[in-house]
Amino acid sequence: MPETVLKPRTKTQPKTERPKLYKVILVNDDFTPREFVVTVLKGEFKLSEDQAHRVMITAHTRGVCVVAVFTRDVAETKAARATDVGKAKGYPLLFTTEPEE
Ligand code: TYC
Repeated sequence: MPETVLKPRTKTQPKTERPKLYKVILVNDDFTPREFVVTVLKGEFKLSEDQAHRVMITAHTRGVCVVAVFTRDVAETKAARATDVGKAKGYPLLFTTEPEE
């Protein structure tokens, strides 16, 4: 039986690029009630009461706080939805997005 000679593989597999991630950032304001911010964080970002309270207090004292990190589409959709929940109640609550370094 003739021998099968296999050529060594020279092609490398193309690397799968990981999608860039975006931070959702909670911005402090002087009007939105603390408990309402906590409720929005729990409802829109599935944070626990404790996590939501920490994020709210961090934004309250430092001005901003990173809520979570997602792909661009998800981050923008969640930030817009959460901002709209505040707007519907007449609050200036704001969530923005920013690319991760
Ligand atoms: N600063 C608001 C208050 O004292 C509470 C608050 C916290 C509002 C965080 C927005 O992102 C925010 N009622």
